Amino acid sequence: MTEKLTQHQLSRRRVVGMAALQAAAALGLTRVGLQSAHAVEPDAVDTSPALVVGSGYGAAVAALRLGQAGIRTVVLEMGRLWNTAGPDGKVFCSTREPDSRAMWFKTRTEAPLATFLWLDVVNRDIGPYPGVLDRVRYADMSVFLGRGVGGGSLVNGGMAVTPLRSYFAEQFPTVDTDEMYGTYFPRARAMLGVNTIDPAWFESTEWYRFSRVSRAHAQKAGLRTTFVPSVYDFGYMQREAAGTATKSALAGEVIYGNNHGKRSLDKTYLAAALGTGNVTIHTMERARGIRREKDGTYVVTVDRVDGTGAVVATKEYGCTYLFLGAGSVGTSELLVRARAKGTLPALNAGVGAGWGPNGNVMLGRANHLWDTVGANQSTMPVLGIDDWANTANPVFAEIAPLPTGLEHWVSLYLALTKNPERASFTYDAASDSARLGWSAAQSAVSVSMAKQLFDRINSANGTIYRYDLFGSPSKVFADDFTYHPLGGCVLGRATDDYGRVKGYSKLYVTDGSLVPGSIGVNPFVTITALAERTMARVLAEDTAP
Ligand code: FAE
Repeated sequence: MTEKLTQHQLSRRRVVGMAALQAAAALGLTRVGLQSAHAVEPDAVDTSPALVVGSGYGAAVAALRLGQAGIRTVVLEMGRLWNTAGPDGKVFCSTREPDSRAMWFKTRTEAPLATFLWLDVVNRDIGPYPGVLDRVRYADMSVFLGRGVGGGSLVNGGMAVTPLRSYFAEQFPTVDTDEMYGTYFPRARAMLGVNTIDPAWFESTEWYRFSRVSRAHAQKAGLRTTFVPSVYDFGYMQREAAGTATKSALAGEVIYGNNHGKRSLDKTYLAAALGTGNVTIHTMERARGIRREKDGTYVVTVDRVDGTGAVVATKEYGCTYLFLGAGSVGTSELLVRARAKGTLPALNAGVGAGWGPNGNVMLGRANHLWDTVGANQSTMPVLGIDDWANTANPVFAEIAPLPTGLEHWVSLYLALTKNPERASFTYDAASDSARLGWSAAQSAVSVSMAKQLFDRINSANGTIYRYDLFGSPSKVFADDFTYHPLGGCVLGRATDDYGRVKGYSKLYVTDGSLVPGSIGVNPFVTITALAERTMARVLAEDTAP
């Protein structure tokens, strides 16, 4: 029953949706819909046929496809809408001059790279505010997350990578790979606006010298590198370099948001969803509880939060179809809480389980003085060292920028290792939140794999690691955080093969919690494509009258 849209209709809807986002921002509204400027009253409608929790990749796909199918849908997002300029005339602050917009209710920024030459020069004291980047800390692992309309798309590095088909099949043995690689991955890439860097420009521009240097070092160790596509508009980036467009990726902007150039979800899926006229986004509303009524409808309890973090109201939303797209951390927490509190008692033991950090480890290498990486570095990575086919030690390492504006001779990497370790979320009644049982010993597995690869590169180039970047005196491998939380509600275990939660009808998961802890590449294209697959099936089979 999915309405078929031509590209033209889709772009027209996206334009209309973006206008609604602008109007809502200008008026300071927390609810955005085509009627938002006039008619969406704060407490007018508590029930809708469909409710989507979150507004990241999985949620945005759900919202668009529901809206296109003519199903009235409310999207609940705990963060704010990011399109109003602050006093400096910019929506987002830069990584070099972070302010309160940087982080979700913190008094100090918590950047992944904590120090430089062991000096505490990276992080800044800030006022607490519903900022765009969150760092959720568990005992031995912390998770970076995007907060706001667009979720992780607001803060991520834009790397839009399709996983190796054989590894996807290994991780999702029940999913038809022909259908994924023939239909859903291409659909996701097209909707996300994925593009690739012009190789000739890459070879010549100062902004990617850091990548070329790392490529040469990898090649010297007999390793291959591969270009990775992106959702950052490379045409725009070239204009930045030429001085004809305002700099964003070339001005150090990324983890606290990009003011230009990036095709985040508010400019793609979510704008198109709003453009259908059937979707309304409620911001600063955090879902807390889920229960099911006797008539089969779901009720979601939501805390409305103000700019200081105070809960200013609690309200309930009813719906027939409930889509959870709060991300691996958010969705897992909602479900383990509902199971523990007995409001969704039939959830199975797979809920909360199968979590992994995609084997993430960050590290830096110290280059020789003649091997300069350049003071000017684009924040958008475009190259990876691909040693995934090495069955003895599979690693895919993204060549990451370190855009300080000064020459520093550091080659930085985010290694994605094939760490088989998994952990579970459990409910902690005292804090009314989820705990993650990931241990330092489990991270050590990722470190050992990353170390094997980079020892090889160091040995081939006569270089060493950097010891000054991650806080404690000699920490080389940052193994205590992840950008890629995956799992907690794994496809085929906590859900059926299409994201329908086992034990409940009309309850769906569409986000990164479906991915079993590892996917071997940066995950958002996979999350988007799986959500497209779920929505195609659900709209065809579950929503017929
Ligand atoms: P996600 O995008 O996290 O969206 C979840 C949304 O739900 C968020 O907006 C939350 O605020 C909201 N939410 C959570 N709990 C609630 C609640 N209870 N009530 C209401 N709203 C809620 O989920 N991936 C790549 O593929 N390429 C990259 O280059 C890349 N770089 C990254 C860099 C950084 C710094 C970070 C943090 C992540 C990066 N990622 C990258 C990961 C990627 O952004 C992530 O896998 C996806 O965003 C996950 O998508 P989901 O739909 O699962």
